[in-house]
Amino acid sequence: MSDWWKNAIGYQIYPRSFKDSNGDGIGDIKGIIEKLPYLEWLGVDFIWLNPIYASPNFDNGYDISDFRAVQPEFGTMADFKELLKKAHEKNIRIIMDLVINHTSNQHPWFIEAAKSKESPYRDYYLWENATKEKMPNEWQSFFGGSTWTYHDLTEQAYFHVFAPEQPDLNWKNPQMRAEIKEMIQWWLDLGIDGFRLDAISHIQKAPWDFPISTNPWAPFMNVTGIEAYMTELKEIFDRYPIMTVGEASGVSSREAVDWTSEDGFLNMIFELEHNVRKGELGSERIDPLEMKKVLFRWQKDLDQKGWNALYVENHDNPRIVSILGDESEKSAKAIATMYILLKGTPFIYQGQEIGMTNYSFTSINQIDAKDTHHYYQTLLDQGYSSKQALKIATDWTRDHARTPMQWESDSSAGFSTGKPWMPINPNTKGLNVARQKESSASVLRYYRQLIQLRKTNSVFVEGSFDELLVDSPQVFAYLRTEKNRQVFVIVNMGAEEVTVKLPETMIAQVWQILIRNNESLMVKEQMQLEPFDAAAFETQLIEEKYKKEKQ
Ligand code: TEU
Ligand code: CA
Repeated sequence: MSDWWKNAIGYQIYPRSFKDSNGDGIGDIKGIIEKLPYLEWLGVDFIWLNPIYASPNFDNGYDISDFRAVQPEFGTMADFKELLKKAHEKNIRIIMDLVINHTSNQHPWFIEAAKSKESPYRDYYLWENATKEKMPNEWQSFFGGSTWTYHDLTEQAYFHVFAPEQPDLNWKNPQMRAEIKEMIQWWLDLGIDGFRLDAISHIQKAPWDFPISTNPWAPFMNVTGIEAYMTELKEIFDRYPIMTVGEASGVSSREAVDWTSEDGFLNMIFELEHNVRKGELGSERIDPLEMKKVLFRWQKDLDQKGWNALYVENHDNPRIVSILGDESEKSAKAIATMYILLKGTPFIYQGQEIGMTNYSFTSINQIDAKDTHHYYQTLLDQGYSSKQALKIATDWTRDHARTPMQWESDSSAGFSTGKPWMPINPNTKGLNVARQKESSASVLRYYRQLIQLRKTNSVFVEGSFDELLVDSPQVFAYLRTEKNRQVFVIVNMGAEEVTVKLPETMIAQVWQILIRNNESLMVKEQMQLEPFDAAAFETQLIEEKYKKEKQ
């Protein structure tokens, strides 16, 4: 089946922090191979591997110096092939990160390009006349500071939407595109099962004199002209039975139809809108209502027209139970119920399935992420004390997601026999895979149950989506309907008790419980929900009624 990914559940692995097999403190490919039986037990269908390519590690693999080589600290190409083979034996597919908006400044193309204006590789990147004092324009990069870096030798500046160590490729150059496409085919011919396309909505840039008004990043967010490049990529992807998911910030839910419909550029995209932060600087949280509005709008706008990629965590964001839940097991289960049963392909980020929490950073030296260091420095420059700056800069740092995976209760978390590259959360003592595997009431077991449920019930793939209790600021409720079958999902995402009134038509139905995190939950006209209560129920609709509802 070419659209196998519709019925699949993905598991995201950040290799550096997953499992270290040789005691150097850095997770690696052999470590992933060791844990394949665990992933099989959990029931996931594919792995998305964060970059494992050769990289000087300025941005942990998102700065690639050789697209066709494996980062030595992760292992060898032979290790990768073994991983692919062993995963396939377990019916687990592997999709790779594809970072083609930029390369490392240590990539041979850039090294050559920087040698002279006449270099055949010069035009693989974006260069403009500039002086040390005056850059070509005022655009700001995602990681802070100008999008331009002045280059003394050739007296021009080059362009980068991320760090200066990550120069952007010039997609207008057909020769550059041809080399990228060859590289893509090379990986596909190796037998991988697809790609997650990094920062793909940024590959096209507006003219350099584009005036910035409100959104500082507008000149490189899904800019007109990108369609041509995406179509070229699609032509390759279409030749393989793979899945593709784009990280497409700035693509609206309406525009996402062009990206994810049957003849769209990709199979699905990650939206970056739903992490709506609210609260005081330094202790921001996700606002449940705002998040609900975004998620449900994407459900509606893509229903029957496109396909969603569903996620609540990844390697760039804090742990969801710390910013939306209350770090309890119950809230972890509530969040899982809320998003895994939506329409789309769900992704689970390593550690999310046991409810891993944020880390309390006590020093900026514990931080690896360059953007956090930059932010910390900016705050100090603005006059914040180092204590305040640390609190604010680490509140939402991506490094919360990068502390090692908690396998066991010992102080090394069963991650490594050496000194881990990132601190281990001390709560591994009670919060770990080994312990949760043994307990039938654990977050892990709940995730496993949800995964089974989703995979054995076509209503979750095919069923339409209808929102309920629209006005509730904290209750996420929806129906998934397929022919004569209907599922009702209800989650109280608030820390307060609440009573909701369900439509009469629903009360007349007989509902069977599919999953719940509180044994007393039943479908009733007045449903009383305790904090983080979550459940899903199923009912059979008689044909007549179904037809009437659809009219
Ligand atoms: O992140 C990219 C990313 O977050 C931006 O594309 C986003 O649009 C922007 O921050 C607006 O909010 C990806 C990777 O996930 C990340 O780890 C890398 O550091 C980054 O690309 C650079 O490759
Ligand atoms: Ca290692």
